[in-house]
Amino acid sequence: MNRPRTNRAYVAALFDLPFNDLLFQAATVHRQHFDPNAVQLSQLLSIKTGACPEDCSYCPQSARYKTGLERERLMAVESVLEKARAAKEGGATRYCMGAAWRSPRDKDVDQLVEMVKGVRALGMETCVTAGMLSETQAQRLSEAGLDYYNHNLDTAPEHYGKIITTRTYADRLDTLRAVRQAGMKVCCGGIVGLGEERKHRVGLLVELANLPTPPESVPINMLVKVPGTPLSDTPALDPIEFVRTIAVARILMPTSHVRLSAGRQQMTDELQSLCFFAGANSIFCGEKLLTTDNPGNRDAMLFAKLGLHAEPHACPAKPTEAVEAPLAELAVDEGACCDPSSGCGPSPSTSPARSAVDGLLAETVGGFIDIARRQAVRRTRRLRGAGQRD
Ligand code: SAM
Ligand code: DTB
Ligand code: SF4
Repeated sequence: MNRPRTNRAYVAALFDLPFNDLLFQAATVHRQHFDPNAVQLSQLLSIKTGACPEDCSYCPQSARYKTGLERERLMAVESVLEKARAAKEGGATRYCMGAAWRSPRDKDVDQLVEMVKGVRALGMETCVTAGMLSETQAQRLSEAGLDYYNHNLDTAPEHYGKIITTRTYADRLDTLRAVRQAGMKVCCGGIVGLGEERKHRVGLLVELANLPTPPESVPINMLVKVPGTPLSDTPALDPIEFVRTIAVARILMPTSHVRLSAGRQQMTDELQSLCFFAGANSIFCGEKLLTTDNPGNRDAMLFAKLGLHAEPHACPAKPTEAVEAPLAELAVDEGACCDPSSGCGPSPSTSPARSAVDGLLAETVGGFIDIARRQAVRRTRRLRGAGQRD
């Protein structure tokens, strides 16, 4: 049995902090472990769509709900690789292949293995989300080179049965165990705005932080209300409460990438900006998530406005011991970026102005490059102007 790293009373107290104190604490933790202006870019592809036997009440892909979604069979390996190449061109460093299955058959795993090998050969990180896995299936995917397996806990254990009845929390934990045992990294998060109470968001984050090893990647999804699903009329979650959820996730899992996941298409720039300040440092890029819309080109404009850049490759966080560090003990480390041995170099926000311009150009890739170039030129002009006046 692992010693719990945190507990509900502590996490509820974090949620209760005055908003500014919570954000300051989260942003401080973020800066200690990551370049605060770098955002990891993953891109999703639905490789098998719809007709899922599960009854997840948020999901447009369940066969039980009339959402108008057209079912599609498992894609051919070459078609997946074609889309992955385009995603790489667009700046994504990780390719996430999602299949609407309760669990894959062994012959499906044969296909997944080929997809993983192909995407890896393109020089991208790989992620698969395909439902429950047996130990043998996890082992096969790991041997194929799969970097991450995504399998969400979604909500607090006591709320789970209100959202999904066709599998249990224990089933989810079993698959996560198999994924870890096989040596893969874990992408595991949840979904908020399901009509849950704050205590359930607390419960979800406690479960995630107390996993035997915290997930390297933590997607926080805001419910996308798809007509035809049982949750389509759920009242919206207060955006400030959403930012609090991101901030608490950052504090509890300081070295994980916290991904601002589904629901960004419905979010304002201001809400997303607060989430990035609160410690979100990963997004899904591109025009589509699995079946619903994603901001696409709007992201490049937002990144330019905020001075964010795409994380050039998977940057591991600096390791930490303390999870429950009280606010007063958190020192701001301005120079903190990822591990220097990973080759990331200093944070552009703390580099000299000239290298900030170079950095912006070098590190911003694909669809982000035009905006970055214009921004860099404007910044260079401003710097030159300032230099001449001095
Ligand atoms: N079938 C696999 C499974 O359930 O693990 C993988 C795909 S499933 C779509 C992955 C995650 O997407 C879910 O766990 C949930 O958190 C999220 N998701 C699904 N539908 C969503 C929606 N309408 N809004 C927000 N997130 C959603
Ligand atoms: C995750 O946590 N969110 C992504 C990914 N993992 C697979 C999926 C979001 C799906 C949103 C609804 C849709 O597009 O179908
Ligand atoms: Fe199926 Fe996954 Fe959707 Fe649940 S969330 S219905 S398991 S695709």
